[in-house]
Amino acid sequence: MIFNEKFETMKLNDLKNLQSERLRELAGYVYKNSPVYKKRIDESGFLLSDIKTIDDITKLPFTTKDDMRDYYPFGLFSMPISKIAEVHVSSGTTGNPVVSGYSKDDVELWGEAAARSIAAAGGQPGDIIQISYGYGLFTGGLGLHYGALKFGAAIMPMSSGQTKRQIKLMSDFKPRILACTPSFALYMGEEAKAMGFSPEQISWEVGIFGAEPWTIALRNEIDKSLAMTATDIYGLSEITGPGVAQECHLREGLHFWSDVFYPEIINPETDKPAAEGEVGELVITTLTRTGMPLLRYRTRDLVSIDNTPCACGRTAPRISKIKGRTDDMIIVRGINVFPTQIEYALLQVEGALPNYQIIVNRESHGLDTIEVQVEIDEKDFSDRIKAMEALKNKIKKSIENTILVSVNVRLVGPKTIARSEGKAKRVIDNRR
Ligand code: DLL
Repeated sequence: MIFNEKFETMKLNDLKNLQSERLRELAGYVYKNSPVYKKRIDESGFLLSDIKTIDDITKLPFTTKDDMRDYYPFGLFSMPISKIAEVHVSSGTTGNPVVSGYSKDDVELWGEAAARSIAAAGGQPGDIIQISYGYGLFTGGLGLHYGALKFGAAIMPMSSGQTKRQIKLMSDFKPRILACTPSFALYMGEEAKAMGFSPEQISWEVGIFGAEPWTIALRNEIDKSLAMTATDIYGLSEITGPGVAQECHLREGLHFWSDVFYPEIINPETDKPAAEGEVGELVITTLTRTGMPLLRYRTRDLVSIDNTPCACGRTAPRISKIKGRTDDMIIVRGINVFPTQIEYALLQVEGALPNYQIIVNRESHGLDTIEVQVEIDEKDFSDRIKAMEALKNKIKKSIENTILVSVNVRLVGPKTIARSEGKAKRVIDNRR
């Protein structure tokens, strides 16, 4: 089902005209209401009148995560806090947290984007949706909540945690949709099995999973273990929260709601546009936000984009699954490695479970090493040393062939690696 035919299936030419009109308005709006952007536009050497079409977006300045921290808490808002309806905060690892401010219209826009996402994932009118993203300053819970209100699904506002209770209520209420992180979905699947539920007794048919990188290999695991269709949702607090882009039932890329969030893909080193299909950094402009509109926000997320229309009927361009973040990349002995590459490689090996952790160490002689701890099934965790050794070598080879760096693999027993109810922590980098 398509939630908003008009905008989701717009002819590309009309879409471009709309984006151009919205960009002109936005540039004028921030120039008038944001001292930070006024100064930057003045310094850029371009005039507002130089912004004629969406292609002129490259004349506008970038906004970075450092800006978000430097102008903490409200310096990037284009509205006084007295007019703001809601704030969200995402936790960073260093420095000030990142704050996002929403006007009432921005909250409305967020609900619209998330409602489109629920429909694209496979939501149907009358569905029950179990929202198991955290509610609070994190945008996951409330974002899907606003979306479900707008879409018209009955909401179970579970928030994250309380795994057993989540499963009991799933079994009693029979929700058709589950929204949470993919790692929490896996954990719930495992717990449901331990509580005696077979995949057929699980009512969830559609999953809306995101907030952390996950591979198609992991998607296959979730589809299988929970007997459902797992779809990918992308978003970030700075732009609005979940619902910036979402896979449709065909699962060939995430539709980017580009009439409201305009995507560019750039080469992060040269800052120049990447070619279509080439992986680069995703840069987003919020075309219609009023509380905290952002110009050309550098997400640090690496994706490629496909502008061809999708067989589902939507014309909204599609981004690839997120390959990783520039700051999640592990650089070991000069080679760049993304955790998703390791996940992909290890899930190619039969017997390896999707529970893993990557540990990076610097040895006393200065050499960096990667250890991948992988859980294996009870039945594979045998005392037949030979069989274990063979499995370990298979996993090692699969990973090394993918990342081209040697790794140590350690097989660990079932349930040894900490489970996640929110964003999973996949990498422990002891060099930092
Ligand atoms: O994670 C918003 C969200 C909530 C998205 C629920 C989807 C579902 P932040 O905490 O600000 O917001 O983190 C944003 O998480 O820049 C990406 O690096 C990562 N991320 C989000 N969605 C995906 C995804 C929320 N589907 C940061 N795949 C983003 C990979 C994702 N990474």
